[in-house]
Amino acid sequence: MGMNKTVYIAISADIIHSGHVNIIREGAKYGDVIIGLLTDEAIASYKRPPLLDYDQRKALLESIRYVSKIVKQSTLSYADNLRELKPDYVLHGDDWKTGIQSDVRVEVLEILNEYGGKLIEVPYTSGVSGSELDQKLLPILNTPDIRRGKLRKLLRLKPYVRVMEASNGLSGLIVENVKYSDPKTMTVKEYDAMWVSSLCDSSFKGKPDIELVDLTSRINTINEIMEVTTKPIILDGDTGGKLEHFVYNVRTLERLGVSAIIIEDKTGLKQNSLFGTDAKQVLEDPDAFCDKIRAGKQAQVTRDFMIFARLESLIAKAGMEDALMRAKKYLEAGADGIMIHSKEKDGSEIIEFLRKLREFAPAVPVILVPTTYNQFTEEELHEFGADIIIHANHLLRSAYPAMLHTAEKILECGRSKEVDSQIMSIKEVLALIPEAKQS
Ligand code: SPV
Ligand code: MG
Repeated sequence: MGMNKTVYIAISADIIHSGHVNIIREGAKYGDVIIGLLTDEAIASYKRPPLLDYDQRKALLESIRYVSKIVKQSTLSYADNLRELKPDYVLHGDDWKTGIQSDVRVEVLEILNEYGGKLIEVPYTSGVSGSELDQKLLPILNTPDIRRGKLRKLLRLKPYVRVMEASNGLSGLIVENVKYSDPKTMTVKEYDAMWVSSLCDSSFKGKPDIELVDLTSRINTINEIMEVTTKPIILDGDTGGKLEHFVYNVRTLERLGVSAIIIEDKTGLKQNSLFGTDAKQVLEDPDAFCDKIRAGKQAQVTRDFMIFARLESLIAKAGMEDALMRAKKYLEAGADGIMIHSKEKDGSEIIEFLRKLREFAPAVPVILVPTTYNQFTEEELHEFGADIIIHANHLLRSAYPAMLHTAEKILECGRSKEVDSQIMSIKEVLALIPEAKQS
């Protein structure tokens, strides 16, 4: 008897649905089904990290009788596994001819051609794609317990975590949904998490960034974002307020499902860090700040929640040694990570800080906010030692000039016809947020 033919099917199978079963059953008609099961890292490279980890997903698939073998697929690209296993067939739903996966498909065809394998495309089972299920699962995916743990999960699974400012429901939806499919690397890029900035939250309310917008109001913003999104939230906690208040606030944020708070070591009237030298930045006593971190960590009830200590030494011109001394102390006090801030344009003090920090804290998560030194790419900042990169204010800064321009133009023209070409149509606005189909 000759060897059975083999059929390769790559899936992530986080939520197994009838579409998977159809495809696997169909594959079994052609030969022994080998599942290329995407690793947690591979899934996280193009969509939300899986709810079930690799071993749990593998166990589920093993219980399907049409499956002969399961191998790891560590990238979106099938190339390595196809070259090694040379399956007679690759099977996929026919929904990948366009969109995000079309480059992966082209590569699969090229490799199959190299050795005479065949691609079988079966009709896509409508209504059960992973992304459609995710839409239906939104009420579950955005429950506090699931959302809160996502930041730690991302830190484990991704080379670095890419974060964008979200300041209301609508900008939250942009950060949640925007994607860029990169043909060079065959990956799909998206934002991993959302930053609720004090500068932007305040500015959208027409208020200065001086801890005037209180936590109740910040929580309203967070809730508004949370209602329509699933990605993890990092809160800009300013100074964290009084220690006695901070311990309550940590629990409130945890309960809501916020993943992390960053508090900065300033005291007195907090001013935005990016002001020129005319804003006086007064640093908190490092031991008093350590007390706040320690109290926050003690108050915390879940394992997921993270407290990052934000170092303002470079902003306040207190020097590199001060920043390093504080970093060491804050980590000893229990901070889960460090954010180092700088408004120098050339980035050299950030690079030096990271190099020196990594000598005594090689693995601790470090956050950068490259607003002024934005000549560096995320990849470069990651090379310097960043684990989380926050684009902290860019949606606010793009929205305001667009709104101002429209308002001015209508004044100038006495009518709105002239701006029609620059703004969304009402039809587009209505399509932007479809009515929920309750089911
Ligand atoms: C914010 O976005 O509010 C921040 C970052 O705290 S910065 O504005 O750069 O200080
Ligand atoms: Mg701020």
